[in-house]
Amino acid sequence: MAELTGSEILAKCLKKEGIEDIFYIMGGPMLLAESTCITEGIRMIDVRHEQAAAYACQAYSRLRQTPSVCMAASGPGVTNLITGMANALIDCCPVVAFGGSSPISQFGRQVFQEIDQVKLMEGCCKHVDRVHNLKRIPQQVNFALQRAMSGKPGPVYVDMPGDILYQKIDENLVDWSFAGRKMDSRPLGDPRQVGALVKALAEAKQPLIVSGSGVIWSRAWTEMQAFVEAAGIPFYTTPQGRGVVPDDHACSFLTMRNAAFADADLIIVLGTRMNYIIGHAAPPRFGGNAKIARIDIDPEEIAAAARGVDIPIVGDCKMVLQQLLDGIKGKVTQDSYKAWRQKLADGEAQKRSAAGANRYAEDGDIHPVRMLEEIKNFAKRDAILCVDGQETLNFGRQTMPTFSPGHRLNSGPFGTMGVGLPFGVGAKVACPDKQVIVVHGDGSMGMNAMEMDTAIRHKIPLLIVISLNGGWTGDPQREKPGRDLGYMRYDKMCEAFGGYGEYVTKPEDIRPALERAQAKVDEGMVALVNVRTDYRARYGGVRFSDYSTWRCCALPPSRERGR
Ligand SMILES: Cc1ncc(C[n+]2csc(CCOP(=O)(O)OP(=O)(O)O)c2C)c(N)n1
Ligand SMILES: [Mg+2]
Repeated sequence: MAELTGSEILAKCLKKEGIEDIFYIMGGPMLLAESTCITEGIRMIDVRHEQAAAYACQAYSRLRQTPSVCMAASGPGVTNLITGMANALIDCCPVVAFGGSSPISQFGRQVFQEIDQVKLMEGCCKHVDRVHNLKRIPQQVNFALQRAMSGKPGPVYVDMPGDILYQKIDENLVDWSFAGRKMDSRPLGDPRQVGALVKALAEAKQPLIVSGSGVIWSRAWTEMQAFVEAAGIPFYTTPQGRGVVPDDHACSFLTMRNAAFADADLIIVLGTRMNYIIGHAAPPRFGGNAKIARIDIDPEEIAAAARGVDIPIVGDCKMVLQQLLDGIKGKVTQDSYKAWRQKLADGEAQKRSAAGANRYAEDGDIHPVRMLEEIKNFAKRDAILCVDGQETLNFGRQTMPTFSPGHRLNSGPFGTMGVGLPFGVGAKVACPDKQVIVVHGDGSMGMNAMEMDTAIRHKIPLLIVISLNGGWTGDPQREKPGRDLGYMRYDKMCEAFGGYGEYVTKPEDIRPALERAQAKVDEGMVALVNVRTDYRARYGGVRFSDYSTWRCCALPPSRERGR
């Protein structure tokens, strides 16, 4: 009978679970597990910081709607994962990390790299586990992947003590029955509450949907678009939930977000948390008298909502949207909210024609909005955009649309700087045929800039565009402590790693630089366009409408707004 080590069992389990790619940094006691993953045919992408491994996983999961796997060596390797796991927790992302740890038989003896990794991970994971028994490794690996993805997704950490990894067992004694087990079951909404929402929709004059990543995890975008179109109901998404229905859809009135939130009489919170990102769905951003309906897979989210929920529906977005599509037949039509859509369309038209619309300063370095507009016009319709940095993110939210589900990634609800480049790496590995554009602030770029090396070594072709405003955030008064970084030549850094670099100081040079860079990306290279931008440009000092560029996103005639 063949004997297997714990390391080999782990690698074989990951293969049986269908894991195709793993992000990691080598190190004891994980070496044998990692080399066995390679012999099992898993693509092993060694990154330059464990934090980046967890971030790359997040992007990978978002694009594929599956759990993703990263690995780290014991001690500092695992502690380096922590911000990544915390970000995945706050972002509800199914990242599964396997961390080596010092031998369990030696715990408490101050052995090499000994620290309580389980305790450290507990606060920033959905679930934490430790392997004790070789026989049960397949079960624990399966549980980790299932738990990460089931219900409200979230990160799972599994601690792998060195002595367990290197112990041997007869392979027939291992319980393989759980390996690769998939749980495919989706909860329907309570018909009474679905009925209540149909009734509320029939009575509403100005309803809207606020959707989030739950629609992505549930792969419910087709149902959402069908529902939006059947009811003619305006929708808004969270920044990372964008693209489930294209941003230029006839029921999308992006520049009227604030007014629509305030005026809506029925708010359907669909697959998103009622957190600060959507103003807790409460006043002052939303009307105090509006009815709140909520569709969420996690009953605790509804139970502990920051604002009372009138119509709670615990269920999977895909299933509940199907129920709603059936339920509204004959009760809600495309004409039901015609006047509401017209009101929003008129508001948009007014904003677009208002004096100063689309203006930005032109007396200094390139305004970030100009740079972002060039990217918007250059990007393919189904491009994956990974955006990071404060001004870059804020201006980017208003300037660059997204048309495909899961194709917009950013610093997320945890507001984490440094995710952009590793997200780009993970996104391109998940979707090798897609154009991936990373749009980075210069400060946040520095946090994981070494991932350019990962992308170049592993032939992960990315287009990176930097808003080089000389430091952290805009600083018109030159008053922020520790803000200035100088105008770093990230383009030269990229060249030094073996990539292609462009440095741009004039607005008219942005587009040709993007084209030359993308040509290199198409040849398989990593290319970086470093655009010197105005340090004074500060989001918030200027009204939203002044930076709105939606007029450039003309709708096809058949999809005219306010039909
Ligand atoms: C990991 C982390 N460290 C620090 C911060 C605090 N912070 C928020 S925005 C920001 C500046 C981002 O600057 P940059 O990436 O250059 O983008 P810009 O705003 O200049 O476009 C910082 C440091 C954070 N959110 N996350
Ligand atoms: Mg900056």
